[in-house]
Amino acid sequence: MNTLKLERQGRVVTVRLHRPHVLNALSAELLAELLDALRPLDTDPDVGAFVVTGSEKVFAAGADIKEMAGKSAVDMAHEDYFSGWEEFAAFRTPKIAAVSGYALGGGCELVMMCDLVIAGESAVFGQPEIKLGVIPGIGGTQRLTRLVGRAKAMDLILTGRTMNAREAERAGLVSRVVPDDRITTEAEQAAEAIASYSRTAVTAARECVDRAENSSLSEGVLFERRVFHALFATEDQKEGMSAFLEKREPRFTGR
Ligand code: CO8
Repeated sequence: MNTLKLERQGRVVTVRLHRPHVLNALSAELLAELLDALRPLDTDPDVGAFVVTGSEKVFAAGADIKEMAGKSAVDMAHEDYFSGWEEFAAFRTPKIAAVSGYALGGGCELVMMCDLVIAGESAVFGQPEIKLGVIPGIGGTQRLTRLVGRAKAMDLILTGRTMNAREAERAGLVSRVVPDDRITTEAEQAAEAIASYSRTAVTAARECVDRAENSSLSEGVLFERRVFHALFATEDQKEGMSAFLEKREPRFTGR
């Protein structure tokens, strides 16, 4: 792999974006390598979480401007440029972004495709595409608005200004802010915790939370209740509740 480093520890797979000469700019090759690497792992029952991270200085400074600059509208449409990011977004394995430094443009959009965002104090978020004569193109106008609301989304997208980790946390883009030297540890601990639970319950929980974005409250609550009822067909529900009552640690199998 030219653009990524992959590491597997137990049930957690960590992907490190690695294009240091261009601040981890997201290229077509990087996307292809990411999908090829994670696609088989997404259905591997022994994998419970993905951690996506960059370097200390930068998570990702956006889509690769050099790669895009000369393309025509027809090139973009024929290639359906970057549509593959939706496959990444749809992976069912929980994705944790561990963000240090810049997460701009496509880098910020990648963060927003993750389920948990752990940011270091140095993290900087923004959608600066307007400064390049374009707009966010990997879901930024949609996901940012849902996450932080119209007022702040308009501010960030129309002015191209950035926000620091604390503002991003207050706005709802970031789950936790931690000291920079704690990012990897916090992300891995969160990933290990998630990966230790029932995979069936974790998937169900993710689907229910995501449903909140696309349904009315009453439909969402009904969806949640039906999923909750269905989980009583799993061995993990019996194991989890028995273990609590017997005052022991549960042993989940995902069944
Ligand atoms: N793409 C390509 N190369 C980049 C990118 C990028 N996004 N960002 C930085 N680089 C390169 C620079 O050109 C430079 O290369 P060189 O050393 O050869 O000159 C090297 O990385 C280091 O960059 P800087 O010297 O600029 O580093 P600084 O520390 O001074 O500045 C910044 C860091 C502030 C992050 C600055 O590099 C910057 O502003 N980068 C661009 C940020 C940006 O505009 N991102 C949005 C990109 S567009 C986008 O993401 C749209 C996604 C939608 C695509 C959808 C298609 C359907």
